[in-house]
Amino acid sequence: MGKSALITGITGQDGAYLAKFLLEKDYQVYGTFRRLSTPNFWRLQYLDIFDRIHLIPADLLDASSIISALKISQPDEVYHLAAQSFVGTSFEQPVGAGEITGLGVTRVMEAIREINPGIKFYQASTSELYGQGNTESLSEQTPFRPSSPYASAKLYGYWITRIYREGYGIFACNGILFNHESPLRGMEFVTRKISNAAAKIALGLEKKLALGNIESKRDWGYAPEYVESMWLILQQEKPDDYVIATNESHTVKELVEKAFAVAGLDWEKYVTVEERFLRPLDVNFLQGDYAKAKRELGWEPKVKFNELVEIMVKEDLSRWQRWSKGERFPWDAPNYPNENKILSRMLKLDR
Ligand code: NAP
Ligand code: G4F
Repeated sequence: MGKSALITGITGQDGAYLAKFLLEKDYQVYGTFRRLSTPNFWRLQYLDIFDRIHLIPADLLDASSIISALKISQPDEVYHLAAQSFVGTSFEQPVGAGEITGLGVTRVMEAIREINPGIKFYQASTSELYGQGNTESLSEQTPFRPSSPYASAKLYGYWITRIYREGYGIFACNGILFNHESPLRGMEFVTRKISNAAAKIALGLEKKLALGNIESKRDWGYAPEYVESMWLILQQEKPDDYVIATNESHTVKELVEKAFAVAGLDWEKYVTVEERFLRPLDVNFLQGDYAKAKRELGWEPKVKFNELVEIMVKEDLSRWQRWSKGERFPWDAPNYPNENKILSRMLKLDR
């Protein structure tokens, strides 16, 4: 029998890819999900692993549910991925960001300390910790200067992880992951918003795309590769913190140009910049230096910017085309109001 892992946030992008990765390594995979009025398991179904996961209801706001999840799963490793992960929303719901994304980490760490301090713990830290004002590659040594409620909650989680490592001897680690994307990314994030819009416009289902700060630069990698680094971090002899990135950065404008080109379109004819998508504060530059991860974990990114954009746009094109022909498959479009309206219009045209 392999090891056992508990993934908080298994219904999210990284949770689903990590679950697949761990199943391939013969782990027993447990995952927490929170109660929603409509269940949300499309990513696990899309990866065809839904039947192989042990699901446990738990909410980061409720410490007792986390304790139960640990008792049920008795994990060797906990991957704490659950969070309110969208920076934009953290400006609208700053208290929620602190409660869920910040204090949620302490609730999980306390449960580990009480139930079994031998459990290894991975914290989903982020390049957002670095905040504004940088112009060069960011490493484990670069100071943090968070620039959003999300990032300040994550900074708290970063330090709580280190405090439980240094104070209680728990094998607790931070993966400082730069942006990583895939066809399983939520549609509110800029990469998927763009790949989905390029696909819809190319197929005549949409006319325009409105964006915010298109001069912003990000270091975008491929999510299925990044989840492997989470596992590697917990397999080391000593607990430590690692930057995971591609060492390249591109503007949102470059992303939109490439995505529209993949869909056979000239982006300048369709894209507008609108104030409603600008944030009160934005991080204009993020580029990571993954030298330590390469040296100590043997981890390196393979899929770079151009290939990533191609993967995402081609998958969104294929989804809209297949759905319009009557094929049905696990997908998030029906959950989004604007996409749902387009799908409903398609159905009416069919009748
Ligand atoms: P995601 O797709 O937004 O998934 C977030 C997960 O957290 C979902 O399963 C969500 O459940 C769950 N969740 C949210 N609020 C919760 C609550 N109150 N109680 C329990 N679960 C809750 O995010 P992701 O891209 O996979 O990212 C995974 C983690 O890595 C997050 O902590 C994120 O902040 C961090 N991170 C991500 C990136 C990136 O580029 N993707 C980079 C650095 C760090 P529902 O499905 O019910 O909403
Ligand atoms: O795709 P984004 O929303 O991702 P952001 O803010 O970088 O956060 C993501 O990566 C972090 C790691 O660095 C994670 F910790 C976090 O959980 C999340 O996964 O925005 C990227 C950039 C920003 O500068 C934003 O202002 O794109 C800019 N942008 C321009 N127009 C837009 C838009 N972002 C979104 N979401 N929507 C727009 O219309």
